[in-house]
Amino acid sequence: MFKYLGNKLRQLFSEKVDEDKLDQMEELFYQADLGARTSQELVKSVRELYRQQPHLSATQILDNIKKELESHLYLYAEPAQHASPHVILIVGVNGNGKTTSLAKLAYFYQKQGKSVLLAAADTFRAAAVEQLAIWSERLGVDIVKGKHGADPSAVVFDAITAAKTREKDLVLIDTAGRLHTKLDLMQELEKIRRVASKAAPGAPHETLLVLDATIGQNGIEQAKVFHQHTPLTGLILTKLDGSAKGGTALAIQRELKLPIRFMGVGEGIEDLQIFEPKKFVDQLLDMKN
Ligand SMILES: Nc1nc2c(ncn2[C@@H]2O[C@H](COP(=O)(O)OP(=O)(O)OP(=O)(O)O)[C@@H](O)[C@H]2O)c(=O)[nH]1
Ligand SMILES: [Mg+2]
Repeated sequence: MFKYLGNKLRQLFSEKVDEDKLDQMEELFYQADLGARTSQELVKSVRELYRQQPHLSATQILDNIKKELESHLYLYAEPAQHASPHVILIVGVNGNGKTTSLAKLAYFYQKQGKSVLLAAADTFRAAAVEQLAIWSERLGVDIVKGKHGADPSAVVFDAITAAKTREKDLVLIDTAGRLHTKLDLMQELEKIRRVASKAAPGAPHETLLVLDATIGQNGIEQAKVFHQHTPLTGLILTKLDGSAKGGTALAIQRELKLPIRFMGVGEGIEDLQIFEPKKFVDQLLDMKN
């Protein structure tokens, strides 16, 4: 994951640090999508550090960078009590990994002994319902499907109602991919939320935006607009495997103050990790990649 950044930084600091090196470092941070603010702050602090202690080793400098990056990240605070059913709505633009992440989440919660019901509320594409149905079969979890072209809110209502009757712990709602710039589609999400809250108080209890990490800084704009229409509780950052752009996670947390809940690190059902700041920064600056 996050190829090169750690290696390149170490290489840079293996020789005497000068202004030219600091410029190159800033460039590396930009490439890793850490965002302008974080990149500039890091350069400033390394410059200061180096001025005070000119004989620091590359490892020591990297440790300092890690500490600073970690200080900008935080863990999602799990609510002490979950509603039953606990409803999680998954939203995002097209093709960023919503349905796959939802299947991974179902598996993740299943392993914790939770009973899960999937709501196939992507009624826009016929194949989308089928995709989720395959996952539900593989995982052995219930699914409530909508007919092609049906109102997604109606599917959500039916799914939550079914989960209540069947005493399920969790409802995971898959929605159609939508561009954040399409107002009618954003309003459709608002309706889904309204209807969900009618089916169960407080639902959806979580709204997670799935974001493809490889799109870098554009993700911030997407997240902002989704957040305006359907208040997000967190993010799932996908396609971090083999990506050099993990820094987006940092920029998003700093700009939007939204926690990252999970990271997608592959196409398999187990390729989902809980986001942990320290682990994330270690991976970001890992030397071995
Ligand atoms: N490498 C990698 N691929 C992923 C990851 N998550 C999803 N994918 C792949 O991305 C592609 C799209 O995934 P979907 O889950 O169908 O995306 P979606 O957001 O549901 O797509 P729409 O419903 O069309 O908007 C699939 O080929 C997935 O296998 C990930 O973390 N890493
Ligand atoms: Mg999908």
